[in-house]
Amino acid sequence: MRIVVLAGGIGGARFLRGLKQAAPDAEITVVGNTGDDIHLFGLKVCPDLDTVMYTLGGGINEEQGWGRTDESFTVKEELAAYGVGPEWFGLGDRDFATHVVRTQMLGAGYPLSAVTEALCARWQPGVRLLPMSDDRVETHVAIEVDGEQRAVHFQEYWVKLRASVDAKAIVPVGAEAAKPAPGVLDAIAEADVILFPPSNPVVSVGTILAVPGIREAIVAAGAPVVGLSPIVGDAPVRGMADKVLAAVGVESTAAAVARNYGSELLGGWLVDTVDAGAVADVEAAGIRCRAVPLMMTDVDATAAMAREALALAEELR
Ligand code: FO1
Repeated sequence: MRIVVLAGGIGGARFLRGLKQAAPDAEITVVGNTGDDIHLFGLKVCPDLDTVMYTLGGGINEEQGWGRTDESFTVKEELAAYGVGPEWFGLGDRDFATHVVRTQMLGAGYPLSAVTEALCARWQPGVRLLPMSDDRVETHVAIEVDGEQRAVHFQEYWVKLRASVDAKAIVPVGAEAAKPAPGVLDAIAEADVILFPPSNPVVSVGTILAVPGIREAIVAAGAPVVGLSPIVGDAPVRGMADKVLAAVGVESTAAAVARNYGSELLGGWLVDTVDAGAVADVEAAGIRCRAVPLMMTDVDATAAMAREALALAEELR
């Protein structure tokens, strides 16, 4: 079975770990969000690709969900001693090495997709990890500070400001001119199942879908498309998805997120059992819906979610 997953960071990576357990023989292609990418200290940092790669490769800091296990911060401290920031972004020493290798290869002319493949040769994530695009796309967030509109990089909004101010708009800068990375459209066209994990629907899955050609390829593919709600009991399971949902005028409910994807894109949607009341609502929008436990408390629970998603896809076939 060929499965394509559109993934952001922590939620996507953890879901993939369960999916691998649930479907050990499947050929899984992950299309990773690169809108969160940021250039720091002259290095290109790809948080979502790295989170998937480290999580599936056994190198993730489990408590944080991002960055490396067994990490130290000497380089960051030395940079700070020179007065070089930003101090609010936690890049560890082990993680730095990944960004040095990536930046060196990009500088030598390799596209991000080839660089990601090279990094994965070390981590062996057991999936084919593709960036959504080799072109630069950077999510910016419009905010209002002291009555003035200003745009900040997504990481500044998420990590420095902790989404403490309202987002007025979310702009995937560069997306309109970006091309899907090599392999992305073919993987979608050849997929037996396409899954949207419980990743952020705006700044993760939404950004991937903003790359021209990807949404169209999914609609044209004909494979069942099933998503898992990242909203449980009207609040994000983790992160601050409610803030970015509000910016695009979508309520923080499992049903509203499904409706926002729409029945043209989404064939099936899983909500948590606490949101069982939303099932009829989602089905009224033309999307097949089931209520099942959606808390990724451990790999077994996550594998059970993945099995439910695959079963729903089977029903839609
Ligand atoms: N998240 C934080 O909350 N604080 C950090 O300092 C931080 C650093 C960081 C460094 C590398 C990396 O790959 C991820 C990092 N993240 C950090 C996570 C990241 O900001 C976001 O969670 C994702 O971009 C959203 O998917």
